[in-house]
Amino acid sequence: MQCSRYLDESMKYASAVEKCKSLNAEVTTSKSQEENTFVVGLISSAVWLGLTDDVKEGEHIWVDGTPLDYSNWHDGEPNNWNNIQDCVELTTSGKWNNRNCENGYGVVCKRPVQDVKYCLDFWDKCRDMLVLKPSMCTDLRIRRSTVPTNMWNLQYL
Ligand SMILES: [Ca+2]
Ligand SMILES: [Ca+2]
Repeated sequence: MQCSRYLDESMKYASAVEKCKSLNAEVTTSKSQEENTFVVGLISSAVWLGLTDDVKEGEHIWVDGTPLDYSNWHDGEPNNWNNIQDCVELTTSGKWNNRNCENGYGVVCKRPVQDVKYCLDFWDKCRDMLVLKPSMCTDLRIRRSTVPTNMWNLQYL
């Protein structure tokens, strides 16, 4: 399960990577239709995906080192326009377009959930995700505390 936070600030890709690192997170991936829909639900304008082909042209690698499996490119993309497009923009329609890494977009940072209280206190949309996207939590069982307030507990299966 992951915890995600949308930063609606225009920045080049390298800055997005650094920004997420400063939050102990990574630029979001989108490895499934479900994750793509989830990330699109967080954003109000285009964001970077943690996906580049800067090592080998045309070979897109996720920021965590995994190869591209699921994708949702716009028609005609990735076109590597002018041979300078090694980064990938996720548009609000959910479609992807490769872009110059020096362009400016927002970013969604994500990280695994270690402590759900921390997540709920400091990260956007996690409560919504826990409630509305239980299938995102395949490796965790979540139960609501019977004791006070609105706290959640996580329990490893
Ligand atoms: Ca490229
Ligand atoms: Ca393109």
